[in-house]
Amino acid sequence: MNKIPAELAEQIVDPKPGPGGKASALNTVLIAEDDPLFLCLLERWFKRWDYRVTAVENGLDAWEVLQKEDAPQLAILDWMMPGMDGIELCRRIRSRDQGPYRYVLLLTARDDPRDVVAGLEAGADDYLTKPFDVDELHARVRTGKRILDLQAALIHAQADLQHAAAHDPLTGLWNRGAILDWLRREVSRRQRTGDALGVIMADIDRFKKINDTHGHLIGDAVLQEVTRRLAVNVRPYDVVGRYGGEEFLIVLPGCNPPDSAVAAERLRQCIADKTIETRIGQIPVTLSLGLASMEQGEKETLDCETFVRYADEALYAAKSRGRNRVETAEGSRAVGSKATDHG
Ligand code: GH3
Ligand code: MG
Ligand code: MG
Ligand code: MG
Repeated sequence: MNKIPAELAEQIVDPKPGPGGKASALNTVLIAEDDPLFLCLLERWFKRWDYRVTAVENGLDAWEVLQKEDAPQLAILDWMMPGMDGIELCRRIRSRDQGPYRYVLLLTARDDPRDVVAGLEAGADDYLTKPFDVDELHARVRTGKRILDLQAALIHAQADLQHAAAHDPLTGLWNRGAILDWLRREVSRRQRTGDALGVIMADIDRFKKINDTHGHLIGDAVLQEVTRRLAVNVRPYDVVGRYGGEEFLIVLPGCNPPDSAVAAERLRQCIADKTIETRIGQIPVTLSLGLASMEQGEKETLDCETFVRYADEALYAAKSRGRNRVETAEGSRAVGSKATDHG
């Protein structure tokens, strides 16, 4: 073991406080070292480099910390420690396949090249032999931090891409593929649980005329306001998607036919009852809605495509019967949701 002389440790001045604000997972570090004096020295160095430090004196405590969801992503591990050594810790860290990447720097008095290989093969990212120069440690820590920062940027970019792949850029709603995935999931849940399910296909009436009269930018603004109203008039667990140009698919999980009809009527009203304000003035807008819904416990279960087809057929019926109205698909055997005439 590579002891630090007490006089040297005492010379280390208390670190200056780090910059204010909450430390992210990236500027936190776990230090596991069984020599208390050396541990104290490392802790002071890292605090001086603006790290929030979790310090432990054995491998078992280190493993406990590392299993937590918000554990530091940077780990400085001594090779030889009681309980569990640094090599075993590295193996365990790498055998976990979930969670963010952990950057591991192994510290040891061993400098046999075979030990270096063993440490790296166990999953360490870097390796420093005691005694080492503090500037070298700092430089290696900065390298680790660069890799963790890069990884964080990649995860961010991946999340942005995933969001873009599932959402419509104009309205921010789920796009066609994503809303159909939602419906598919709800249909298969219904097959398992027998829960009720409602599906609404809604289409803006005479929307082409709004574009032709006022231009596409005003048309876009109308689409955005219709979206906003739909979103605030559904329950938190309902899902609204943009199925096509001015068509919306709304999935109402657990909603029985009478409640689905009430929901559809509420959506009709939230558009028809108040004109939409745009920069060229107020524009009256209406919505036609087709509803397909199934009662709880009903034996027959429609598949996703049939749900959409029934809702679509009901929508066409609403269009042909005068628009600005809700029609219910007969095939879905909805109860108590008769068409109402608002034409
Ligand atoms: P109906 O009542 O029968 O539904 O008549 P409609 O005019 O709404 O239907 P139609 O299918 O004839 O026209 C839909 C229009 O929606 C045509 C298309 O240019 C417009 N549209 C589709 N996507 C967008 C969009 O993102 N922005 C704008 N401004 N218009 C769009
Ligand atoms: Mg040790
Ligand atoms: Mg339309
Ligand atoms: Mg349409």
